[in-house]
Amino acid sequence: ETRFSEFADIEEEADEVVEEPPLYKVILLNDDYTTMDFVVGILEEIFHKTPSEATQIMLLIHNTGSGVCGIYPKEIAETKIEQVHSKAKNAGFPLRAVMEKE
Ligand code: NFA
Repeated sequence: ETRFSEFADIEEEADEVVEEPPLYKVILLNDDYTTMDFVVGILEEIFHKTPSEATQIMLLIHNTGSGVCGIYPKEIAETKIEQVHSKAKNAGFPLRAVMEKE
């Protein structure tokens, strides 16, 4: 059953549970060639981390193999990954990013 609000341009299904869109973790992967400074820059520029946060996350990735950089709706996560791969390719680094449904 569809109801229309009298006073606003709102339409809602009266008897359906409304679900939030799924979120995706964007994860950076360690490698032996990308410089630490480049990874810190990626975390600042693409993932809006402070220099201190970016350094902590970079070291976590370096020490454990991977680390979560942010959690986003699907299309935004996909765009972040493309931006990482584009910047890394330009700089000649093999840095990879993947996404994982939350
Ligand atoms: N392991 C890389 C190095 O020692 C640094 C790095 C950290 C690369 C995080 C990728 C991700 N230069």
